[in-house]
Amino acid sequence: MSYQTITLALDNSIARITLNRPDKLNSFTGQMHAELRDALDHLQESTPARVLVLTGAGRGFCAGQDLADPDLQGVDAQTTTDLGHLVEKNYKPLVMRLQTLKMPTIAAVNGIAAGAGASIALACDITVAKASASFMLAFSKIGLIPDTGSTWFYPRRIGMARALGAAMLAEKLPATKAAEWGLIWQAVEDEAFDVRIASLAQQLSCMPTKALVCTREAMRAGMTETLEHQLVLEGRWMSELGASQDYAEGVRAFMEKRTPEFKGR
Ligand code: T3D
Repeated sequence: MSYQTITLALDNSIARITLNRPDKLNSFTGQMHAELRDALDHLQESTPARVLVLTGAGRGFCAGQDLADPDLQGVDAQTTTDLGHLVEKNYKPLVMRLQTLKMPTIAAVNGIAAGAGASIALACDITVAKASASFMLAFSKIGLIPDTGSTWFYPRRIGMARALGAAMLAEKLPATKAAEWGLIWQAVEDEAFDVRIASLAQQLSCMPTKALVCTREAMRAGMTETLEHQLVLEGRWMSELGASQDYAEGVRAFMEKRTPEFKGR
């Protein structure tokens, strides 16, 4: 599979997608969206991958929408494109693909994550950033609202006061502060970043994949369900997972005092 704006690498059960327009801080073009869609569909349908690492090439993670992309131009100088249409076409499907992928996802935030780039980092299950990286809701600087899920992720994770401050002031939020506030899982010293991401990916790739995916679904449902209904839903997930090979292996390994060998089934 050959792409121009991203790379997709498979190393046994670890998949790695790298946003690959370093000169433009990996900002999104229509082509990049199309290639990402294709890569994520491929991972969903036909690979043995059990974890996805999403990262950026060069010094940035992703600077959001490429503001010079022809997709943003109207048919002539007087008209503009309906941005809502681009959200529907590109950004919403991207977030939903990440949130429904059949494997856990790690955002390896190697540098600035701005605009939709910040949102995409948060749409992954576990977000780990270099200590030197930062998160920036750049939207207000160009007269927009945070999109790609940021108005959903930010207030839920860091509370309304911080979410509104971050969104309105559009300042860079250092990764260490983002971790302290609970926006992301972890900020890691730059020198230790690659090793940390590799070991996290390795760890997740050997875990009971189905249980991790159901955990994501269950946690998300818990954000809006009543306690009573959530308890019902938990019972359904437990029924499903209790019949899985990985559950049987997990219990067997525990009883035999050995490390389980999960297969993701
Ligand atoms: O389609 C829709 O529905 C609309 C969707 C919108 C979603 C969004 O994401 S809107 C938000 C778009 N993003 C931004 O507004 C961020 C713009 N970028 C910046 O503010 C800064 O680049 C950063 C704060 C992220 C980083 O600053 P710095 O000083 O480290 O780097 P730089 O010099 O500004 O950028 C380096 C290069 O990348 C530069 O190119 P050049 O001049 O060397 O050829 C710069 O123009 C380019 N670049 C960075 N961000 C974008 C970009 N080019 C196009 N679009 C970008 N978003």
